[in-house]
Amino acid sequence: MKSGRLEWVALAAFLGMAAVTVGYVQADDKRSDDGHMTETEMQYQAGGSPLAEEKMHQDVNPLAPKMTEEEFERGRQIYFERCAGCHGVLRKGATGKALTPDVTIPRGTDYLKVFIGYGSPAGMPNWGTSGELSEADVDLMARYVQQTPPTPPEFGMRDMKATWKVIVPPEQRPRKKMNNFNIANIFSTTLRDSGEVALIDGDSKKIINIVKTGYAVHISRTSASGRYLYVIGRDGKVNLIDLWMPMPDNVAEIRIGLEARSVDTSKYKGYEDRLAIAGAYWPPQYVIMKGDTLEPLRIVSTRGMTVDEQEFHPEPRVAAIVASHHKPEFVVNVKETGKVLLVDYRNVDALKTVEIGAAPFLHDGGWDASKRYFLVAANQSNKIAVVDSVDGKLAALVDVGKIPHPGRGANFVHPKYGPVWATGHLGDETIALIGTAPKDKKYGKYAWKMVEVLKGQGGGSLFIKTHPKSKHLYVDTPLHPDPAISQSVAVYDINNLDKGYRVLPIGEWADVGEGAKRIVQPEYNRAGDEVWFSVWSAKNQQSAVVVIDDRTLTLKAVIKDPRLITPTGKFNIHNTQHDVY
Ligand code: DHE
Repeated sequence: MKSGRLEWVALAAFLGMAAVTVGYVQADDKRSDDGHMTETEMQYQAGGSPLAEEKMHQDVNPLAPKMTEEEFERGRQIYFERCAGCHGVLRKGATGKALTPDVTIPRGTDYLKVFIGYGSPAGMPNWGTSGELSEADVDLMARYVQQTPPTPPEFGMRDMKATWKVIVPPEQRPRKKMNNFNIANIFSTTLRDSGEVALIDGDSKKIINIVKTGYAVHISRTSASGRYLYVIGRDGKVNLIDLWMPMPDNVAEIRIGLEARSVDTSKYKGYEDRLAIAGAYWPPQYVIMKGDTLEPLRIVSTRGMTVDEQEFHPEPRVAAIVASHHKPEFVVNVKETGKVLLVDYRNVDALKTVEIGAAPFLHDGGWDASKRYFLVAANQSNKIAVVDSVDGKLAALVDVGKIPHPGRGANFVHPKYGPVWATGHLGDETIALIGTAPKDKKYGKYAWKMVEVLKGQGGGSLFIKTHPKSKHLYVDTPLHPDPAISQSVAVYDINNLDKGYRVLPIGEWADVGEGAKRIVQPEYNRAGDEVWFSVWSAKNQQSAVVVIDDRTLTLKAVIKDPRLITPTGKFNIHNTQHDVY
């Protein structure tokens, strides 16, 4: 096990990947005895935080070991790049344990050095023996975690407004579509390490424009009309792209916090394109903005009590956000408190919020086919929480495999169980199918039950996808340690699931030479007859987007371009606009 991890860490270091946002995965990734996080989960979450770049206040703790100012700065940098994803910005513990001075000082420097250097069975990686941190840095970090945690600044209305730019005011924008692009079939493609998105024409497979965005974009979401595209960077920057312009480009931007992952826009009838919402990891808050300018209107903190122990959590990060189709509401998933907030946006000056207790730690999810039920992974609990967006309540908590990670999941009609929604897992090789038609006479009895478990290629799956017009279900495994698995995808015939899966060697088809070539996030075109995959290599290596024919499962096109740097997520405008998955 250790040697597998070492190889991975060495590979990641070789590739210059940012602090191993992707990592080592065991097919049977075990949760530790004390219920702590698995190694896979830890590696995945140990993504670099932009907070390393922020100025922070520091006081002196007389009981802590001495550090020079430079040492402290280096410790802080390492902490935010490697440790904050698990131990929390304030070191009060998240998926990892609390590292506050009341805990660390009594342990002492020598103990902490061993812990950091060799790791622990509870999931702490062996930062020293893996070669990730030098002996000097292990010593430095052992002293750093005994200092009072520096607090990153808050980010309120004044800060947001200072970053807010309307590049093209609404009155100067086109009144109608001013280009000949088939907008519905454009793919907004994240170029993770270049701080850009590529708008790729799904018909010609040509890049229309490369648009500057925030750093390490996480997702793109389409407005209800399909005209606007909202893009969020890891650094909390939201970009608004107008697809009607002769050359689609930014028309507004704002920073809504110092670190973020989610954005969406009002979709309910009468509110189309009116509002946008973005959720921050730090500060823990969400922000409602004007849809066409990104003017910030209302900031709401998510700090509060956890769902299970009902203890105060100082930094509950905002995970997935979706817009309800049935009500004028946003569904906001708060990670550490394990709560789902239904935020009624009709009156932003008097927001009404329904707070639904689900389970920790909410992460990503999507609608069922009727778009009434939102299914979200509670990945620390190995459950899928089902929220009824019409009745405003928790419909069920469904036990699934280890660390469910659906992306938005996949909806299809199972030959035996009727409408189901599927998720893959980071921590094991299974794919869970959950019945989603509680009101159906024939299939109602399967609702919110895990009706079938498929065996996939292995753990380390992030995204799963199908399309109403397709008979196929695709499952990626980009975080699996075996390159043969991380560089290919499994595809199932929905009508013959018991036949198992076929492997498509997407990485090989891409023919990009050396590189990690992790195959990430299947995404259909508008017609539902092509599937696009990112071939994700390091920044200094060739990456690509591979397009296959969904009917024949054969290669259709490989999109290569020196500008396609580290592609990850791809968001087809039509499918994202209508939540087709
Ligand atoms: Fe993601 C979705 C958070 C690592 C690519 N990711 C999401 C969502 C959240 C999230 C909360 C749901 C957003 C929504 O729907 O509103 N992701 C995180 C993390 O906290 C984590 C674990 C570590 C980190 O430091 O960021 C993480 N994510 C990754 C990656 O390493 C990936 C593969 C590449 C990258 O960009 O860093 C990655 N995440 C994605 C993608 C989606 C996503 C492509 C959207 C999938 C979709 O189909 O909707």
